[in-house]
Amino acid sequence: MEIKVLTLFPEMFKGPLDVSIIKNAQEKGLLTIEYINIRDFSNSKHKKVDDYPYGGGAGMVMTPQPIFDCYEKTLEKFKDSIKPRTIYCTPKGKVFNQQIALELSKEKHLVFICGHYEGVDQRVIDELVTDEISIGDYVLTGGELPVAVIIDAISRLIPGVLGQDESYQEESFYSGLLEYPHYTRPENFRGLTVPSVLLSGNHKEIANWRNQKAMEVTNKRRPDLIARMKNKKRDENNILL
Ligand code: 6GU
Repeated sequence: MEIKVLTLFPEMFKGPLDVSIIKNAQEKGLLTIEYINIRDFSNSKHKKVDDYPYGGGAGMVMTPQPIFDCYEKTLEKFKDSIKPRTIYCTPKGKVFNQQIALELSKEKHLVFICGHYEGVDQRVIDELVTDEISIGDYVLTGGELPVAVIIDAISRLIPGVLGQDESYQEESFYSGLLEYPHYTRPENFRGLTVPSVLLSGNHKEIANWRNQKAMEVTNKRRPDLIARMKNKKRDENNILL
């Protein structure tokens, strides 16, 4: 997958996506992420990228010219001449979840436009953006952190990114339940022991115990997920729709 991130703050991405699994995915060539600084495309003398909102009000709005020019340059970088899914992160967007992550992980190209301050001029959204996405009901200072979150969630679903041992098919939200607890060595740590069923070698009993624990934690913390699981259909990947 080829990802382009249009942002005023490329330095915000240095780090989080350059370690561990997502770093390996980039090194294996399964994923490329390029950060493009919107400010470089400003036609104004002082590389201005924002202005006061028409109609008044607090904060600044990102002007359309640098974003449109940056976007058009970005499209030229893709080898295939397609109109890529173009995502704008905003608290007004559709709330991100595992289903959306799986859908986006199947795209060959993605563009993310990061807003900052009060956001971008509406004409950017109307003309360039295909998907507006929020990562939850709270407000952040800009779209950069949400974009990093979304890229992480998508990247690990690209075939080959997770090893066999890290399969996502057993974890929280895949089945519609929260995940069961995990234990590793030692068997006794400061008098705290591992549930004996996990040492039994009885795969059926272990699976039953894990199912039961998953139901317990989901019932307790996210009863909404249980209700959803009962009412809804699943897609071909067993993900709840
Ligand atoms: Cl996607 N952007 C901003 N600025 N704040 C958010 C968000 C996105 N999702 C939740 N809060």
